[in-house]
Amino acid sequence: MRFELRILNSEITDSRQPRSHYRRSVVIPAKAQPEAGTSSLTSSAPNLLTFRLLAISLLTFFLFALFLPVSAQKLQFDKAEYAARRAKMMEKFPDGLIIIQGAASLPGYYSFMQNNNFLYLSGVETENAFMVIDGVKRESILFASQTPDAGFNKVFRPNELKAYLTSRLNEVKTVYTCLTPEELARECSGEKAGTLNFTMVKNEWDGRPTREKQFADNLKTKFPGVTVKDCSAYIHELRTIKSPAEIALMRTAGKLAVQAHIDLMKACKPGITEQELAALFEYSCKKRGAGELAYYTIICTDENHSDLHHHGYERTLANGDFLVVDAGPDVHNYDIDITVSFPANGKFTPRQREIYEACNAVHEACMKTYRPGLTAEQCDKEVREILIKKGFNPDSELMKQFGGGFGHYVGLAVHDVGGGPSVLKPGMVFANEPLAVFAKEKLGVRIEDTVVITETGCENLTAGLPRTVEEIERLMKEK
Ligand SMILES: [Mn+2]
Repeated sequence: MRFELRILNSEITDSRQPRSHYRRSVVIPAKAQPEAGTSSLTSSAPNLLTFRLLAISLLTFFLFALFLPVSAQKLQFDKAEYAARRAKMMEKFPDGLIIIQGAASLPGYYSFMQNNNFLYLSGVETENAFMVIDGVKRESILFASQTPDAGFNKVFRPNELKAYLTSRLNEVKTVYTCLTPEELARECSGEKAGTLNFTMVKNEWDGRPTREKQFADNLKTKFPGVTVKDCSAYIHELRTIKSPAEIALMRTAGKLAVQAHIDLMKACKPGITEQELAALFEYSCKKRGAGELAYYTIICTDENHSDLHHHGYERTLANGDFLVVDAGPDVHNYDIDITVSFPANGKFTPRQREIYEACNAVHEACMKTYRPGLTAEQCDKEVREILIKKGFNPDSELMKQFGGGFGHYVGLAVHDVGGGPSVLKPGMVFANEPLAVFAKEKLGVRIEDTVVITETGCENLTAGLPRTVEEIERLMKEK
């Protein structure tokens, strides 16, 4: 029964799998094809027995073909890029084996998503795979049931891992693996660690270890004498600097995300529900090619402004409401983080304008300062100077709500690994997100773009949104 369900699952996945780069379609390898001239179809006088034999062999052939270990998945980037990342791991850990466990099959009808560290080092999106990067021999080996050509030196089936390690760990006594939690769909490793500690690892009514800890313990039990160390901090460090290919993909994702926000703003009016706006944003992203959302669409209005990540969608918008919409897509596993703030009826009240323009001034000033070598302290100092030149008083009660600085990294996760920058370097992608909440007034404001540091300054990957009061009011009149 389970077996049949699995076939059903892969057929359904083929037609509705939203991430277009990942298809579980079956490709028949050349060696399994009947050789030319030997097929029974060429027989000049087929009798009943020939037909039966042909039918049986065709049936056997197609049943076999369903389970061939070949993947039609395309790598997102050139295989040389993934190989170069693995080479960096070999450089860093030349004395041991780096073993990375891929994400496990999901128990329900959810789209499979590879764990980000595994994906970063391989590009392979096959379920239940393992990767060994051998720092001593300087080779990398993939253990997967299906795989595209990802430039590994050797490829074995997952059930061959034990025999391989039994042999290799006779000589090598140090193993590196990831002890931080894997990120799956809509997950961020650091936040997941906190949640798992609370609900599972340190919860007296649960107490299970994380998948990563269990894996490390299994390695130690199966291979006594082997030392297991954590290598995730280095992978996280590598992930904080995006390659040109990653930046190009995030630029495409950013453009798509901007259009989806514009669609939402145009559709917004008193009387519409938050639920409809959230659904519209998702539709608009997917219509333009996003596979998923990076996170649930955050819509804060009225008293929900103080809950920065509110996503209850309980309210029908009223005239005079002010919205903070924080939303972004996931495009080929890369996330985008954008926030827009605007009045539901398309016309700012004087107070809404006041807080919005203060926030936007800080946002614009930050964009002007971002460049390689900048620290958060310098950024804050320079932002103050820019604000003063523009006629703002940085020490006023209102302006004190906003600080100039850097937000969290953005990449394979929306709150990407590594936290956020302390000193800016080219290739860092992070959020510029000044925000403030005025709980007593049931108001809040947040302006957020995803930016990348270039050789000389920064590039806004989510440029093109209406950001001044005038631009927003003009756009919302257009609908
Ligand atoms: Mn953010």
